[in-house]
Amino acid sequence: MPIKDEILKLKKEKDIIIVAHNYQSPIVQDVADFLGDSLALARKITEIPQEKIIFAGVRFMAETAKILAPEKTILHPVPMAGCGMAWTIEPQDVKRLKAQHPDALVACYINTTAAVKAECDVVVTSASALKIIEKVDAKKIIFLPDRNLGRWVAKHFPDKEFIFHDGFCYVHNYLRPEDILDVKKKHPEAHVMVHAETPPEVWKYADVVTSTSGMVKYVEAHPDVKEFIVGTDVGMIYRLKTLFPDKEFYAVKRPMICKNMKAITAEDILRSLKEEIYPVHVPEHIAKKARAGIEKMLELSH
Ligand code: CIZ
Ligand code: SF4
Repeated sequence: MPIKDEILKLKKEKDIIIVAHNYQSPIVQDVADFLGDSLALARKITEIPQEKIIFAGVRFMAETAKILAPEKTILHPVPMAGCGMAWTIEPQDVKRLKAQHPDALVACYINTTAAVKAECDVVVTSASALKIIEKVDAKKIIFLPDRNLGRWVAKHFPDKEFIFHDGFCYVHNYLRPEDILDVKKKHPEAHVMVHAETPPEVWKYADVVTSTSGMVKYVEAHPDVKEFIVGTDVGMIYRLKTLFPDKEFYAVKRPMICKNMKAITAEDILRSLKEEIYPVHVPEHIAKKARAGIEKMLELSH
């Protein structure tokens, strides 16, 4: 039996739900019950009635799921599939920033470990950051760890003061104008969508700078546009093609591939289903503190 069918059969038999991030490989996306960005998946976790959930995404996402649903079994098929950006900051870095700026609110990107989230006041995602920062009344904000996303958020709030950490994503940070312009030359009608984790110098070549769910919304809002250049992980191109089969989506010239996301294969998902591995554990003293910031995100992003 093809592996895809074997997964579909077994997940049904065992009543295990598979949720997957937009950056997962096509075959993993095809076997998932729910696909989305980290905000949508976090929300979904709180609504799933099943006891066991396989989380196909990077480690911090599986941890976030466990923090939101501590009574459930969250299985992360490849525990070492971490996020390069989340590794750019440690809890002691947050403590140091807080000591330097005791009057600032700490907003941390969801792409952080549970231990880092435990040091923060509110968690944000690329899809929710603007809404959340608008709602908090703080004038001074420590935004971490992504320096690019942080600057993109700050651009929208000129009356607030931002303090950044020097973190970045190795997939998005190296996008250059020529990676976009080269493809644009071949497809001059295409609209350019880039992720807010890309560096500020490419933003002026984009029609929209946004999150992956923001890209879906942008395509929906432009029914007359038939072609798009996509400046984010290639998994998103597969997702967009599935959602909009009558449109064309082109990758930028420099391949954008998150190896950490692709570390989860169909074979890993099958093994995870069969052996119910690997359950995620987050120590309760950390989970409790991290949960407050994540719940605040869910509340403020509505
Ligand atoms: O928030 C997420 O899921 C990430 C990491 C990217 C995006 O914008 O969807
Ligand atoms: Fe982390 Fe970058 Fe991969 Fe997203 S694309 S999971 S930020 S390493």
